[in-house]
Amino acid sequence: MSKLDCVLVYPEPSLESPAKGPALSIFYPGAMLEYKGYKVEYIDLRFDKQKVLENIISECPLAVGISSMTGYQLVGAKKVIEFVKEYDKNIKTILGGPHVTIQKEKVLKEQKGIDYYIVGEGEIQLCNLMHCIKNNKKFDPKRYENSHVNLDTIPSPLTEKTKPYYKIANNANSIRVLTTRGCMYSCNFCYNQAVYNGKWEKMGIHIFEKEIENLNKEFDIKHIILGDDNIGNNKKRIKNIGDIMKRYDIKWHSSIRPEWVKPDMINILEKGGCDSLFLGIESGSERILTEVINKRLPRGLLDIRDCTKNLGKSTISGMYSFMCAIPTETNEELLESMNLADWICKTDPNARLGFYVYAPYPGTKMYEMALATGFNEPRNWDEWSKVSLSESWGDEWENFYYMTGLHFRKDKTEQNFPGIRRDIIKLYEDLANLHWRNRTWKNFPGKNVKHLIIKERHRLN
Ligand code: B12
Ligand code: SF4
Repeated sequence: MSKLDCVLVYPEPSLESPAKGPALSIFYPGAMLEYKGYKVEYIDLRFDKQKVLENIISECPLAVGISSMTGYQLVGAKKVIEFVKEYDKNIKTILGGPHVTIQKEKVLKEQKGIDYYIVGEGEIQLCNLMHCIKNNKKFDPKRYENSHVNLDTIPSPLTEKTKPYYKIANNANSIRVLTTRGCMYSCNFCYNQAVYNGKWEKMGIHIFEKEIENLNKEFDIKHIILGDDNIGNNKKRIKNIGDIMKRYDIKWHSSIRPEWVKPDMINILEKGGCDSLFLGIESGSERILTEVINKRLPRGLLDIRDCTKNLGKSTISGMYSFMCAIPTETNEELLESMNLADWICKTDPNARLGFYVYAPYPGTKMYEMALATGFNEPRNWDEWSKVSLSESWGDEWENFYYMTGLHFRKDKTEQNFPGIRRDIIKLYEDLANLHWRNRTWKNFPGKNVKHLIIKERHRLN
């Protein structure tokens, strides 16, 4: 009889991202299992070495659950599945996360060794599955598929077992807390369309307060990321969140829609200690925003401009996120985005900007448009593992991604290249600035920059 019930593994999500936030994808379902009395271990392959995984598997758990995001995380997921099955084919493997949620039939055909899959939120379903595995019962994945959880009734992802990972996150000012799941909008590129279908689940303020109180007892927290995709427009709720954060003297960041960033909202956010906001700007083209993305900004680009002017007068730093390589986007429309980006930088002195290459994910309307405009559908697991924010559309866009990264995100440069000589980075930064000004991204040496980042991350790990 195995002493251990379930090992939950979070494979490395990306080769180049330095993100150290807690792996909520496995901590939430795991905390629910722990609460129900199961013996659970967690492995985050960003921080745990392969040896740790091997030692835990040698304890022969009943099951190993693995998280899957479309893209690089699938490389690690495949290795874990193969390792577990080679070690002992009786250990059950369970795949969860966004990739299997939107691709379940294909995934099971493409990758051998997966015994079970969980579609959508994992808390309730994993408990049911573990109950079946433990009691030798048949599990029907369709029965609870996509069952949404109530954020007020699930246990906190902070447990004795996950605490060490929270410590790592806190040291990097990256503790993440969710106060909502899903989004009431349905932008054509966003996974929310495929997974939550317009649902927006809120956590009660008293539960949020308890969560912050617990975290604060354990760690000396200076900053928290409220990892909601969209914190909403309910001023009373945001004020309550801010009051709690103020009480614990915690600064925070979250995501909000541009048209809601008005002076009265900014006032509430500033008073509550919010120091940074993520804003999905997406494009400087009215046509792209309306016809392609379905962004549903009531006044279109005017909302984005007003948001920028308002934030420019505040103490909050906006992270303005753009996309490029959008299906049907013309060169002129991309130039509109670049011009808008320059205007934002001039108007808001605290602005940070990011240009992300659109990565097509199935289950969304824009995926169909991407296929129709030349995106080659990945044919198997290995090809899906290469779908990435920077590489989906070839070298030109990879160059664009790294050029804009170096041009706009000087705040991230030190984090991305911690050990590289400043003069080498400076050379690339100067080059990126020049290419941006001349709008000549095609020849920017993006691959060299990427290799520098990856080499550096691996040297330091
Ligand atoms: C944080 C985050 C990251 C972090 C992850 C590290 C960290 N923990 O800090 C970083 C920054 C590294 C990251 C990277 C990427 N990310 Co990301 N990321 C997110 C984000 C914002 C939050 C993830 C999260 O914690 N969610 C909260 C948890 C509770 O939800 P969840 O992950 O869905 O997990 C639930 C279920 O899926 C399920 N579940 C998940 N895993 C498992 C495992 C088992 C065994 C079980 C039973 C259940 C289960 O149960 C969970 C609880 O209900 C999401 C958006 C979102 N709101 O989810 C995008 C998201 C997950 N990312 C996404 C992607 C694609 C990426 C990239 C891989 C993009 C790429 N392909 O290049 C990049 C990596 C490359 C790069 N250049 O950065 C997509 C995934 C879409 C998809 N089809 O897979 C999302 C949904 C955003 C989007 N674009 O729409 N990401
Ligand atoms: S508003 Fe943001 S989170 Fe909501 S559907 Fe659009 S992109 Fe997704």
